[in-house]
Amino acid sequence: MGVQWYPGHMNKARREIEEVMTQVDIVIEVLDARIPDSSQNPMLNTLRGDVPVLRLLNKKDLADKARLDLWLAHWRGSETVLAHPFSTLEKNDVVKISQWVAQMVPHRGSAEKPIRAMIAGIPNVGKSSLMNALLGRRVAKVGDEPAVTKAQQKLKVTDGFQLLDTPGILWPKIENPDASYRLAVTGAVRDTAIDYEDVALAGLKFFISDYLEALMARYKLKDVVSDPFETLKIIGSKRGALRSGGKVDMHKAAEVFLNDVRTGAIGPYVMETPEMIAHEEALVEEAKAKKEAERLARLAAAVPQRQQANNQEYRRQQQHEEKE
Ligand SMILES: Nc1nc2c(ncn2[C@@H]2O[C@H](COP(=O)(O)OP(=O)(O)OP(=O)(O)O)[C@@H](O)[C@H]2O)c(=O)[nH]1
Ligand SMILES: [Mg+2]
Repeated sequence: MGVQWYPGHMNKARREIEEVMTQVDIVIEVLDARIPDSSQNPMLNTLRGDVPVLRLLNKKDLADKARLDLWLAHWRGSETVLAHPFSTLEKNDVVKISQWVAQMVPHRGSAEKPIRAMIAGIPNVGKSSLMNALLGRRVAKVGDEPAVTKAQQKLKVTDGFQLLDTPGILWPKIENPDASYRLAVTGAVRDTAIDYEDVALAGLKFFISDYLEALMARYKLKDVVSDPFETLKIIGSKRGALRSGGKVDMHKAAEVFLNDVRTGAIGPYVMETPEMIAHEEALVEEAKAKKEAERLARLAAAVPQRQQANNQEYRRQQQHEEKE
């Protein structure tokens, strides 16, 4: 992976997206179905303006269908958003894309006026796989290093449907710490500043609270677990993640667990619900408002101080003049 997003990098990507939006009729946003919110780019909705978006909740084979339905219901009713569970591995899903884009862009779709689409998404969601599946040949390397390109060549999918030749790679929600953990747990973003064991512990905390049965079945746990650290120890000892003295190697145990979570060996799951995201966003807003209030209070307190300092300076000058 190795993608690092710096402010300069993000500004450049943002300018390029803005530019591209003037050339496309629809954005095909590839999301990771296990994290329908955190795998969105925080700015795409603003940047696309009125351009419709087809949201593909990709890797549906790894996702819990009941929770996916909550997201579909959440987005239903929005005029410029159409969302579908999806897998690049399923031919039946891939062939439906032409219909879905036609539904969103009814005024185009002929050979003279083809629908122009761009595939976009954060790293590792399956953009290259989708592109190859749509075109029926390898045009993009899967697991490729990303690069948002300027060249806007179009590739023909059908007579009435064209794709930009390179998918737009966008930055993930790196500002939200909760989202960062979920991106790290699913493996969407591997190179995070978060310690590997901490990622596994965050993942375990989630599975203990939301998918305890799947966790217990995977590791053949007889007793109900509640503590992530103790559970990781048990997993390590059961799976032979041991150091020479027989003690559990927690790093190895974390690898075992995260590998099971990322490949889906642990069973289908979805880490977020619309309700939970709304709650998190409210907390983020609250924290922001609190910070702003504190800043204003500091400013207000600083004004009289500055006034006093000015007065003192004035008095000092006057005394000085009187002496002369
Ligand atoms: N389980 C599952 N894995 C998938 C699916 N689609 C893609 N993948 C896997 O997801 C990984 C990333 O796929 P890519 O197509 O390289 O993703 P990308 O978005 O192009 O990634 P970058 O080029 O790094 O931005 C690969 O290991 C794919 O095999 C799917 O429907 N199900
Ligand atoms: Mg790619």
